[in-house]
Amino acid sequence: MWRRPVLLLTAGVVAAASSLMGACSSEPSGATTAAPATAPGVTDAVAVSVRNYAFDPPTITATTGTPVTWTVLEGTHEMVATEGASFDSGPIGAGSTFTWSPDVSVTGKVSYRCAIHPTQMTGTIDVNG
Ligand SMILES: [Cu+2]
Repeated sequence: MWRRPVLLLTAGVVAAASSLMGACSSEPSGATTAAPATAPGVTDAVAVSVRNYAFDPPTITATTGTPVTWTVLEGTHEMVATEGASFDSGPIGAGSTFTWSPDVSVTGKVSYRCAIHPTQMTGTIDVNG
């Protein structure tokens, strides 16, 4: 039973510290530095060109929620995931795009290929959760 007052005292100290931190963050806005629009390390949208029977670049890195867009520059192709995720662009021709964003269920290596030219066109997406 003698432990209870100690625990209450500890909780009181934590609450007081939180109040002090809250006071510090409520300074006039002119005294603070503006936060950058994009957090460091966050990757913007990723673009892949589809031409000459290849994905350019063949290996990309994406973050959860980051859209990956394939732009077909020539021919007709179909991007289909074969490992680590599930997507299928369907056949799309020159001038068309396909966009896919990894959700929280997708982490690690995602392999994909062109369903129309499966032996020639393969790609990899490294997804950082
Ligand atoms: Cu193809």
